[in-house]
Amino acid sequence: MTSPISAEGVQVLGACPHDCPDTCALVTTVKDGIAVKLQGNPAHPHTAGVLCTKVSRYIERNDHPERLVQPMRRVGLKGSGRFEPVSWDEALDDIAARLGAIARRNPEAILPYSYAGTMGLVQGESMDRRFFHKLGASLLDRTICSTAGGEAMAYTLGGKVGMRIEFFAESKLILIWGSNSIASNLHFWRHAQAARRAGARLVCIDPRKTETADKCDEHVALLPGTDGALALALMHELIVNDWLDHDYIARHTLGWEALRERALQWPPARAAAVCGLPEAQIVELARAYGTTKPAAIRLNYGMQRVRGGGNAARAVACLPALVGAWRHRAGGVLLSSSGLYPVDRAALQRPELLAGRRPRTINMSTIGDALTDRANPVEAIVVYNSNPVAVAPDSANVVAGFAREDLFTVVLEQFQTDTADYADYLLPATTQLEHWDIHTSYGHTDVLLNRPAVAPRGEARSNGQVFRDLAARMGFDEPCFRDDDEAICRSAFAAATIDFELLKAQGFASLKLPDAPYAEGGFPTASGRCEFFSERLAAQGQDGLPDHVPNYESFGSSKEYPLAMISPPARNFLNSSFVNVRSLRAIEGEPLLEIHAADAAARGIADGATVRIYNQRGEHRCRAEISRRARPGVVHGLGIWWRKLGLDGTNVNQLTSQRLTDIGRGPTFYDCLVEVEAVPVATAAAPAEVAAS
Ligand SMILES: Nc1nc2c(c(=O)[nH]1)N[C@H]1C(S)=C(S)[C@@H](COP(=O)(O)OP(=O)(O)OC[C@H]3O[C@@H](n4cnc5c(=O)[nH]c(N)nc54)[C@H](O)[C@@H]3O)O[C@H]1N2
Ligand SMILES: Nc1nc2c(c(=O)[nH]1)N[C@H]1C(S)=C(S)[C@@H](COP(=O)(O)OP(=O)(O)OC[C@H]3O[C@@H](n4cnc5c(=O)[nH]c(N)nc54)[C@H](O)[C@@H]3O)O[C@H]1N2
Ligand code: SF4
Ligand SMILES: [Mo]
Repeated sequence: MTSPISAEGVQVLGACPHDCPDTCALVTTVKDGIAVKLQGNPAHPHTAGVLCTKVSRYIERNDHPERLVQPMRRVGLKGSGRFEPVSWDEALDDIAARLGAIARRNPEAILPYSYAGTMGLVQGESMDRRFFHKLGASLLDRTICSTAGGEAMAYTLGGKVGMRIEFFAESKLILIWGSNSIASNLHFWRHAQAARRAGARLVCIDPRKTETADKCDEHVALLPGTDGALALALMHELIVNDWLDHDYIARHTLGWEALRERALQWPPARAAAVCGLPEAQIVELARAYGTTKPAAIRLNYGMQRVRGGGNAARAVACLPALVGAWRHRAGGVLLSSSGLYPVDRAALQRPELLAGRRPRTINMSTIGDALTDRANPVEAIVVYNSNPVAVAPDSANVVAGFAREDLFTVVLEQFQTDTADYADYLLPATTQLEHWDIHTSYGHTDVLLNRPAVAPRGEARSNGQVFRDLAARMGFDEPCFRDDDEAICRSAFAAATIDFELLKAQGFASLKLPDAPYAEGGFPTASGRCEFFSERLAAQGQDGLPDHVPNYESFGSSKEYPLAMISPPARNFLNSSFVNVRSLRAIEGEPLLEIHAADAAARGIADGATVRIYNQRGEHRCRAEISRRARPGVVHGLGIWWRKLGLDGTNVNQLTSQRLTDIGRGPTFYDCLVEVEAVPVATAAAPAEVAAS
């Protein structure tokens, strides 16, 4: 068993479930059945006893007075958020009957919609998948976050693989590229600081002067969606100055001659014009990258939410091989480490339950279009671990889809989110303190086990339990529908790869990995090399080489909408999670648009004024903050607020589009032009009054 018992109570080991690369190990102290304290596990090297501000408030979230505690059925109009309580039996009988009736006609008219509200393999990708596979429901392409960059890594390096995060501490130059690490990757930032104390130079590449940029030695404030041009210009300089590792290139890369030719088309002056940067800054950055060893790149997903996000990530991923950075454990690039885990997904998800059927696949990033498509209708949607009405792009369409009276909507949630308001049945979900789970990470390389610390609030049930219950009602009798959550934890990894007893005892277990995985090449690509040129991309009619692919809505291309808007995460929220936690919302205040003083002055916008942000897709009102964090021409709508907590019941996704990335079919949240105007005082609504925390 786990748990040292102290005077304070019993300590239960767990894992942070949130969509964050750090995947911290938790210790919950429980007294008389109540969670009284939540800390980072000091024994886990990556967590080092430290949690972010958000999750240090997890007990406040868990014990929140607005937690959903019983199943509910809609009584008002769709979207009105009015419900009546029902029993679990009543809810599950009716849901099973209605899904069953649709499935008998056309199972593909049923769509699961889930993302990483919990990253747990049990509550996020096991019993749910089994259930929908057996049903023959439409498959969901889970693209909302990371597929552009993730697939770019796979084409270039062979998977979501790269440097070990702990070795950034030994780097001499770190490019923090498209990442606000202090806000969204705190435990990496520790390593970056250690490197800096040992003399490393930190460079932040980000349109916004983030809290991370503030603390770096240099900030490269490029225009959104111009990272490919910057990376190609860096290559240009590496080539013309011969800062190349010719031996590494010859032995461990593919397509060098072609890439060389491509990069030579990108002298710094050309990139400077595209990126909106001084030419000298690009030249200096290249010199630093070409002459400092070891050099490391912490790439994050912020730079791939634009049309050319896949190509840009590919271009960046080529850089370490050019200078031979991979030879050292403190050199290379890391976007995500998730591809390093030997997860037995077939055991978890049971694709054989499809029994030869090949249902259609629906892209979650275009859920607005999917739900408003009358030709191939979705008749029922089951949402869990996600809040699409707030987080999916082009909200007007998403809301129109969820508002369909003929759409049968089931939402499994901990809170009454914007999406929950549209449910026909709203089912109360357990939290991480109340259920089992097992976790990989996309930052470090440990496996974590999460044990329930307290009993479920009210009648809340885990996702695993709800899909087991539904499977039983539908008469699904395969033995895998009787696996309990703990048994699913055990089946996530083949016994030889993870020591489950060790995992149980200490809450975490490390993968056995080399320190410098590609020092001698051996990339997990088909060729075993770092593929500058990708035959696989070329075979799909795509450019086999990385290039700069301009935004759909590129800066300067529209007189009507002259400002580029990005909407990166707020530090004290996690996507749309925690927006309803009072102490955290108090720090973030209210939805804000950061704008440069010159752009504000040109529009007669005073600091703190209510503004209307608009484009061809819609409008959103919030307060403007004249901010040194904004560069001229770029505004920031920090996310992701609940719509119902915004001034006019919208959030920034009212403005974003459903267009997709070049690689990976991902969303283009940061490829968005807008105009902003001051709202005359008389028509500016008072901030929405918000109920309890
Ligand atoms: N506190 C907090 N932590 C989080 C999240 C959160 O919402 N809040 N979200 C989590 C999730 S879902 C993810 S996917 C991860 C990673 O999450 P990311 O969304 O990658 O988050 P950030 O690390 O904040 O990096 C985004 C940065 O990219 C910048 N950026 C925007 N456009 C561009 C561009 O075109 N080029 C470049 N170079 N930079 C650009 C933004 O200004 C921002 O500072 O973090 C997770 N961690
Ligand atoms: N404009 C703009 N939009 C964005 C982004 C952006 O940067 N800008 N970022 C995008 C990115 S990177 C991502 S990853 C997506 C994230 O979007 P989502 O994956 O939808 O993430 P959240 O908004 O955190 O919503 C997760 C929900 O899951 C619920 N949940 C948590 N645990 C459980 C559980 O165990 N069971 C059940 N049933 N529910 C649970 C939480 O209460 C929460 O409401 O948003 C995207 N949208
Ligand atoms: S959100 Fe990230 S930093 Fe915060 S506790 Fe969870 S894993 Fe750690
Ligand atoms: Mo994400």
